[in-house]
Amino acid sequence: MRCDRLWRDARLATMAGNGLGIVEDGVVAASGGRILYAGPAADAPAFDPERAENLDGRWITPGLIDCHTHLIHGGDRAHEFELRLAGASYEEIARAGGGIVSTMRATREADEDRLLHLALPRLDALIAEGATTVEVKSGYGLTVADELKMLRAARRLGEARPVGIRTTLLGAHALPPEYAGDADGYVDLICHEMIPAAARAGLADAVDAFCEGIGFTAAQTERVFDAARAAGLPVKLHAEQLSNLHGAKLAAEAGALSADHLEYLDADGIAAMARAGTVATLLPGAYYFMRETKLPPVDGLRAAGVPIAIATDCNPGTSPLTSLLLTMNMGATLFRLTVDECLAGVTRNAARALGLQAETGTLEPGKSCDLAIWDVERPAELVYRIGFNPLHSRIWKGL
Ligand code: DI6
Ligand code: FE
Repeated sequence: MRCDRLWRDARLATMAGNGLGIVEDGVVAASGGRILYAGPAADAPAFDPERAENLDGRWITPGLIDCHTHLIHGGDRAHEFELRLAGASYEEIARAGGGIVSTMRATREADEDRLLHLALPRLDALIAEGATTVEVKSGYGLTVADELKMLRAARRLGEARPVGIRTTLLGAHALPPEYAGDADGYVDLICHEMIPAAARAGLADAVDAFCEGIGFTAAQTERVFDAARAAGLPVKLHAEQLSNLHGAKLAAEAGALSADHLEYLDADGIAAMARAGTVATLLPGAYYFMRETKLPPVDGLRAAGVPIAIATDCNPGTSPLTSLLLTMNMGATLFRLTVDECLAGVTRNAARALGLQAETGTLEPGKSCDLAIWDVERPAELVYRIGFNPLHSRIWKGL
């Protein structure tokens, strides 16, 4: 059988089914950027490849997926980090004009080219560790024009590098100063102008909001979800990060792809997510960087069969993290996720959190040939090491 590329003498973690889907003597064949076959060499058809590589027993996993990032932003918050080290709290800094609003100012000042230029090194760091799909949110522009500018810069990341980019409109991230005291007025702008404009321009693949005391109420979140539905866009939610506003339940009942953070999630929220099949995206980088002590209810999520994804949440304020390998280590060390859960969290379940489960996230025939090839002896090494990158090579869409 003809194929474009063939990888042989490989060990596979296909991530198909529930576990790692391990194949000891495996072969992957690709044609037209799609996986033709991924499985035991013994069962493989006789392939006639244009190009074949012998991997000497290296491991192949699906290309990694970072399903929650704020990669596009102006400036940084290193100075606020120093203030926090000296004892200031995140809330105090925000009240003094820092926080999300300081990044908003820097993002408004930057033009689209500049935002792209600033984000590329962050994207390159993810790619260097085997990422083949990355979600990127807006949320630091907070005007129609600046949010669309962020989304255009995000889309251009996918033209500048061989990687799949999924964009999410997060207009409801923070209240911009010009709407102080009028959060509902800002939500009107999001619902009546921002979401329709992003949808019309094809710039958003999903809509997100920050449902939190320092963000938006459940009622405001619901309005954002209604506008997203009217525009034909799926939703996600930053929920239960700092308190429990029952956002995850709201998200699940709106058919959300994922609810993210979830440290303060309760049993009711877990049950709603399980019923809806909403992915729980845990963000151990933010938990670590904020020195949070309230753990997300991993046992409850597990027991209810809620699919768990993990992601960097790469953002300048609460998770300046551009490593999915370190994210996995934190998921295991801080949240007590198993190796299998960590790997599923950056592959199969991360794909699902983006609505891409038919397209990527496992090594299965018909899916995009997105591979990460590793110089390791066992998959656990990908989770266990800290600050070491064993990536051998990376394939996106068969190339
Ligand atoms: N939750 C977070 O951790 C980030 N956004 C959000 O909704 C914080 C973003 C920032 O501080 O810049
Ligand atoms: Fe976030």
